[in-house]
Amino acid sequence: MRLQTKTVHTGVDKDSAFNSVITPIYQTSTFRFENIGQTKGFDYTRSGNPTRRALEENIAALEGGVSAAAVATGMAAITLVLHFFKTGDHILCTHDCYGGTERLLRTYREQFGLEISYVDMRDLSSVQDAIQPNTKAFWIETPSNPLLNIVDIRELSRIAHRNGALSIVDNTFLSPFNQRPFELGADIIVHSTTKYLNGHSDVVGGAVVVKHQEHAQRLQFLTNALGQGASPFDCWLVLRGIKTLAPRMREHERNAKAVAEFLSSHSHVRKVYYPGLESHPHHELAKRQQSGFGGMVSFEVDGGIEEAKQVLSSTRIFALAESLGGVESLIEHPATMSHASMNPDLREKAGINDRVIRLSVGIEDPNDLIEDLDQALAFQPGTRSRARTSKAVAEC
Ligand code: P1T
Repeated sequence: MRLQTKTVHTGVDKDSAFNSVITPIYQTSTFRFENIGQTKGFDYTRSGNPTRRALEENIAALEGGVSAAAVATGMAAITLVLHFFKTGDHILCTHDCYGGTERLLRTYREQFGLEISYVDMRDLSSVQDAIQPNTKAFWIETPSNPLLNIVDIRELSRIAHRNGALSIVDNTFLSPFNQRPFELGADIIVHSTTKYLNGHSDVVGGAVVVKHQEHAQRLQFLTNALGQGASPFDCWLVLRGIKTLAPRMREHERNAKAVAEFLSSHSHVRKVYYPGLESHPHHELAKRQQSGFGGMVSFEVDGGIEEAKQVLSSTRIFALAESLGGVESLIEHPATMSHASMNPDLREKAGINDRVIRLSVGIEDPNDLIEDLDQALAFQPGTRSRARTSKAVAEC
């Protein structure tokens, strides 16, 4: 089966009693034993549940892994993976990762003695220089949140493997529809399923997918031992969301491209971050490594925090909110919202300044989205001319 067919079918056929087409929600904490030591495959929902199993089979198939764990949040997924390591191990992390990832890594460093270094993974020689004898993993986030930097998963995985380290990729921003890290050499994939996989902003969830059998058992052990598993109802919602992943991702990308092009020509916009633009410094790498450019666009307003605030408070369709990947468009201010928890030095080094605004472009009509941004960007009336009236974007 091809990916789009897998999104609809893999894992869902779980009801042998009544043949329901849709996976039932097995909303139970526990399962009756047939006899001592004899179950029908499940004993207790913390260690396993058929609805969760359906979602895990589905996500594992989409990523091409051998096993997956569906967990309570994206942060729970990252926590789970950190438990593959022990005190004294060193993890090399993308310097501009999600703020919550940096906060969690900092906690593990301070409380549990994991060593963490941040490096600009666009520069492979800096990566090489940052490797230590105890380096056990590369933590890769591409495209990065919020600046959409792209790093080379294939090259980084090669360097990691040459040095006995694992290559771990946070694939939240593109989903397996647009990026398949295992095919590029990664060993473990994490997701915030809160985002594109679920796609409807009504669940927080996460997933870890492993490529190697040797990690599968550890994954299942840790999910149960740490009590991380997602609830049956949340799993059911994510499984439902995934069925429309392909058409949603196509719409997200079409709209994001239209928005990025509009912003690029706006006189109140200083810089646009979107890997689908030819002007993006890693456009060629993105074309090679991804099958699409996704629905996230960031930009810098001309001016400072005041101008940024004006835009953030003026949109009518783009809701001012954290998170991303839902069908509705969102706007947010990384410096004070999604990346507020990040160490300020790191945030500055990563280039996340007060002018940066991040958009999660939804699947509404692109003309409405552009008109909304156009009116929100009309600050400083009289001092500058308004941007050209946007051209209508063709339906396709
Ligand atoms: O929010 P949660 O489901 O726990 O996912 C954490 C997470 C992990 N990885 C990436 C790349 C993420 O972007 C996130 C969550 N991000 C946001 C909430 C945000 O607004 O950027």
